Amino acid sequence: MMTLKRGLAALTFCCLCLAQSGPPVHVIEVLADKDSRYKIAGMGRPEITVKAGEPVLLRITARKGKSWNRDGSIHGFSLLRARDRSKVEGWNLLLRPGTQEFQLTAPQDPGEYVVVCTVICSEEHEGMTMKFTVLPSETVLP
Ligand SMILES: [Cu+2]
Repeated sequence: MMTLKRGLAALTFCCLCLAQSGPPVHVIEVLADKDSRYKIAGMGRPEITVKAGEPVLLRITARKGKSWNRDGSIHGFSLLRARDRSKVEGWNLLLRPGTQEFQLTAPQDPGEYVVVCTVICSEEHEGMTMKFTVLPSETVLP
């Protein structure tokens, strides 16, 4: 019994350490669907909002559309700055069928961005975009 208690105490201590070791990771779940649309559960019009520089875990499930790349990528997920459509480094992802996770860092510059698909996935491909907003890092999200 004594050992169990001590074990639990040690475990609790460990969890606290982990919780305090850095900012919490913002988990975002996206579906890159077969109809060439990004979807997020609970959102009629999907969009992503993050804080500048925060760690992001992007969990994407991809479903094959009508066409795909020869390398096996079925959709893309690339982040562009809205003002000049320039690519954000580290956010140029190619998606395979199924669920994948990407550990990313939100852009440092607050502002408007756009997610675009980079794989010609169907005749609806051009419409495969999603709004992406970066808030100043001091913003308190609800
Ligand atoms: Cu596409």
